[in-house]
Amino acid sequence: MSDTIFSKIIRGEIPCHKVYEDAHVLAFLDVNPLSPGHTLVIPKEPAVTVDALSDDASAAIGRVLPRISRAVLGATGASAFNILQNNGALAHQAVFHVHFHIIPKYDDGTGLGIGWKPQSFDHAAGKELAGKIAATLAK
Ligand code: DGP
Repeated sequence: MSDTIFSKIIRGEIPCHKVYEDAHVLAFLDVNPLSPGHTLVIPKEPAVTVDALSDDASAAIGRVLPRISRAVLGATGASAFNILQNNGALAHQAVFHVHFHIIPKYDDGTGLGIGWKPQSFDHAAGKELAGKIAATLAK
């Protein structure tokens, strides 16, 4: 994968407001925050999208995401938050290194705005698709 701004942050070539670091994970404040406390949690492994992440790097992220979320809530006083994870330019990914956004939501409405437009569900098509996904997982 190509070098990204986040690889440079991991290597310390670009500064960040770090909130957490271990051997596999780095977390720091987003410089274009949707709300105060907007934090990015990234694996040090240089995968572009989450489906390309190794099991070990995923586990390392999963281990600390709840703890970092609690710290963001504790420090900001927010009681609600969203975790957002964009994959691909079509899905609004701008930095091509896996990252999880922790975005506090406040009473004043700041935080993540969600456009959620559910479509109708066809059970026959759903059954076929679920089977296809399960079969792909089993490969
Ligand atoms: P996404 O659209 O999911 O790829 O979000 C990328 C986020 O990364 C966006 O919210 C802004 C943030 N960002 C971009 N460049 C930098 C940077 O140099 N430093 C920090 N801290 N955040 C950055």
